[in-house]
Amino acid sequence: MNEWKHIFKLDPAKEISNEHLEMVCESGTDAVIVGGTDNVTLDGVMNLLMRIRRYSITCILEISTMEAIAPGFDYYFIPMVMNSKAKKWMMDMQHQAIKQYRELMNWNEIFFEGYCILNQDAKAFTHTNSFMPDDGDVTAYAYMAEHVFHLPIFYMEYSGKYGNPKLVEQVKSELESTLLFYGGGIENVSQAREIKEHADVIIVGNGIYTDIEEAIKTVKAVKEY
Ligand code: 1GP
Repeated sequence: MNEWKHIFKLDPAKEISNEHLEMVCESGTDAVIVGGTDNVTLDGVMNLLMRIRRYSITCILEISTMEAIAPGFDYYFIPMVMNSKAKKWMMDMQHQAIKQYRELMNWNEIFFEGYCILNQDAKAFTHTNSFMPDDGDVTAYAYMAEHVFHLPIFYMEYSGKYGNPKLVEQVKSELESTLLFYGGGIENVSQAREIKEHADVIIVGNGIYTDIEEAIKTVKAVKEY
């Protein structure tokens, strides 16, 4: 994972044709995350996993609900929403998941992510009862992710909106061992490169559904960087 630069995120609640799925899986990206906020069902997750498994790509489930945890993924990412006002999204959901599944958990496959949701209009922002942190809050969360919680990943989540590259740069300067993931509004090569200058890994989601050709180009853009 330390070598990764680019990930595509597929939403199990959205339709994708076989042709476009093949483009994603054969794009040269480092991995595919299955994850979303609304209407994530076990059927939807299993179905997408089955389709992705036709290819040799590394496949990750980002868990957003206990009802849609499927076996068979290479890795499981579990978000902890650091800027949520509700303890539920930072502690209680994870606690419940561990209480229920810890006998089955293989720690080589599981990675907790320190999530910071930075787009007030994103569904995930409202869903997790998050507040809008200022830049100082965000860098302090990144610092906490690494030094307090020892999380492998800090994820700046702008979902649906292109973020602030300057803030990405500031956050990166707080981190040494924790990887910086960035997701949100990356639709083209120049945005991909601008963010990749500071983030360890960029995640492209919505672009897959709006302009697949441009989305595919973001892979090479950051791989050659
Ligand atoms: C969403 O961070 C990802 O969880 C990617 O965001 O859909 O805006 O590309 P976009």
